[in-house]
Amino acid sequence: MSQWSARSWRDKPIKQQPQYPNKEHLQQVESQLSQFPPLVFAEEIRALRSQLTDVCHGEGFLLQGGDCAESFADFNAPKIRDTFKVILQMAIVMTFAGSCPVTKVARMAGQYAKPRSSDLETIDGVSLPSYRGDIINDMAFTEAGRTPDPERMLKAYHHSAATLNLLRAFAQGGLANLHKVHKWNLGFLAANPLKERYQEIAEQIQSALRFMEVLGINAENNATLHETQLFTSHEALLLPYEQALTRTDTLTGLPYDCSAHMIWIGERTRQLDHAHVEFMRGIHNPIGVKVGPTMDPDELIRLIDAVNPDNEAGRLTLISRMGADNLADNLPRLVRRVQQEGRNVVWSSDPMHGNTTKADSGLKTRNFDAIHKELRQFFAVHQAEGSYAGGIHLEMTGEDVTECTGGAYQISEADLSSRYRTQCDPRLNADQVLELAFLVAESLGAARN
Ligand code: TYR
Repeated sequence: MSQWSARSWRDKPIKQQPQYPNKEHLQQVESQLSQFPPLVFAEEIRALRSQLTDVCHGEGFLLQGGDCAESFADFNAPKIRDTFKVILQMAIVMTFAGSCPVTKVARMAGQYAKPRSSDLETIDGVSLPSYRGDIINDMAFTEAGRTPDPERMLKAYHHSAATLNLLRAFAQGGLANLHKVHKWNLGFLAANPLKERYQEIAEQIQSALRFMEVLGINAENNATLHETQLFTSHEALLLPYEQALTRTDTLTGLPYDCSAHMIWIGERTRQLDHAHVEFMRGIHNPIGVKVGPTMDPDELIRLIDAVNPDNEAGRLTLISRMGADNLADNLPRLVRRVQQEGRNVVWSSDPMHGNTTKADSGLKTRNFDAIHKELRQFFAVHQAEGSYAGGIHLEMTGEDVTECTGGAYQISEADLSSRYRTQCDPRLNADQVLELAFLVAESLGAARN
């Protein structure tokens, strides 16, 4: 294989990139970004890798979640806090029920670029470049809005820095205190038909905390009860940005993409001989690859070998996104093959992307039951194949939106329009996420016993 450098992807074909009209301006921004401090440190990235190594060996679980896409307009502390809360609350339920550590990775502080099915969008006979996320252009359907602007990369960097700053403060500064986390958002229980089962787990957690308190283990004298680590991640789609934030770590001499702890390649940019795979193979972050129903087992092995040639545990997470109705037909052969070939990967399930439908009103939605079905099947396939179901990847928000149907509050298609706020794909709201946490915790508990 040819020599890797942070810019060697430039010699390969590339998909899903904006066409910047002013190349000089682009270069200026890239060189500015490459002088900026890294957003995350290599040592933190290694900490995540080590946690994922445990997950790979069946000794942990990966919880990855957050907004479909972040936006500049929606950039405020309550929003960051609410997503933080819901991730942590979900993590605690799963840690307890699965009796295993949960690695928490937010889709935040950099999730600004979106792949699109077409380069152009046409409205009333007018064609303009598609909206590709706030790091590239504006949602507003005007010539100026849709023209890719490199300055947006600088803005995305600064927004990510401020987001990370708050996440770090929350994780270490009291908001993560287990006693508090446990009491948030239990409102969803009231209307829930499975109320008693949920309450049982909730009470068990409470009494475990009380027991420790009696023994003298409390948040004041034991950091593990009031602190946690929340890592960041995003789809590494816009390669000029990712390259500009790639740094050689002074301790190890290895290159890391310091835009986030973990980054992933989407379904549309995972071609073996293309730019995204080339970029990913050389950086030392943990990486994810989305795996959809069209993936063929041979291709999957080639892809695994391209990005993880030394078969290192913790380096690669395969994020399957099959759709509830397709999973049983497509996932088993992939899992079997990976098992047969002895490749070390973390298998994670994205139950969102394969289950998007259009409501009669035209709004994109996802149904809670389909999401839950895909997750149940994911656990069942791994159980049957003697493999380990190691994680989930969700699009969710701490806000009270109505974007996915179903769940305890039985959101109907007619309810969707009341609080439909997503920039692109429908997200689970806080109640739905928590409900799912309890359901997944049951599968996780069963898989680990
Ligand atoms: N410190 C442990 C962890 O990070 C337990 C913990 C989890 C503590 C979540 C607080 C918290 O909010 O997993």
